[in-house]
Amino acid sequence: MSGKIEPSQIAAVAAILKRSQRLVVSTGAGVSKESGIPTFRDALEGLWAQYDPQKLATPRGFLQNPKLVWDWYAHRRALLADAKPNPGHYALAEMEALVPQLVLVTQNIDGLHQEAGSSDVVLLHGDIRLNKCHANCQGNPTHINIEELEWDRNAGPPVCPRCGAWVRPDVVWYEELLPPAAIERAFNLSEVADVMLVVGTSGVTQPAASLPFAAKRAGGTLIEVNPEPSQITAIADHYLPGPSGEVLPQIVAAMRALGDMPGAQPDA
Ligand code: BV8
Repeated sequence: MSGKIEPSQIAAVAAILKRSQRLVVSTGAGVSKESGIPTFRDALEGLWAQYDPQKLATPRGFLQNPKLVWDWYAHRRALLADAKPNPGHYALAEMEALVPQLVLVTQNIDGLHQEAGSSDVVLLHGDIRLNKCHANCQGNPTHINIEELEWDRNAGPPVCPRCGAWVRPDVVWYEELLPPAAIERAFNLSEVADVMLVVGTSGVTQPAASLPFAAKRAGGTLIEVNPEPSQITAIADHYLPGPSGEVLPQIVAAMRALGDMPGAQPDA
């Protein structure tokens, strides 16, 4: 369900973003939906439908059945192989040049923000394109290039050549701590942000879901783009009910129309 968005809403939001001095953009799986990447909850379509992602994406789930979890990530990586950034990703990359400071904090692991050209991306939940030793035997993370390994690819994950532990995707699973540097920077930035733009997240998964609340508590203005209301919508100062691939390019166009005049209204 996407609601009707008035041009005046786009103009109002563009003016707020254009005036921002310390902008944080916080994204979730919805921003990659128009790139054909299923959101986390629909990542289990077809043969995976009978599994609970919150059981597969956990250390316990992996150790109980390394092949099942490894194959699920292989399936998601295959979906990603043909995926390209969509106009929403590109709009966020272009927005960087229109404001003095923009840091993009994402829950996504697909690498599409980086591919679209966003230059300062905080990865809260890792990167599905990378692999690491499950024991982090050489430090956290102990990255491993599986292209250099020989193993039976039908038998599940390879093992770490140094310690023999399973190799796994370099992503943060449920009940795993987020990378300390990433989550600390995300909260520090949110607590001094004058504006936070929240795009494509249901606002359920913690601690990422607390970032908009931290920004709001510290006096930041909250703008949300999501076709459906989320756990964040109630505290948003502006809620634009639409798909990010359509809404974000409109916002960036309106920001461009404001030119460099501080506080200017968009061209009529
Ligand atoms: C932690 C990587 C401390 C892996 C992910 C009880 C026991 C144990 C833990 C907990 C507990 N209760 C709470 C917790 C904490 C738990 C948690 O939050 N659970 C929730 C679900 C209740 N969090 C953790 O465990 C975190 N670690 O807390 O450590 C700790 C340690 C030990 C014990 C306890 C605590 C780790 C969380 C990280 C999990 N890893 N991903 C992988 O992907 O395989 S989470 C994964 O799901 C994503 O990264 C993302 O974070 C989340 C999905 O959320 P969204 O991105 O918001 O996506 P979603 O599908 O939900 O929504 C999509 C949205 O897009 C919708 O709103 C939709 O309307 C919108 N949309 C659709 N189309 C569009 C669109 N928007 C814009 N445009 C469109 N076109």
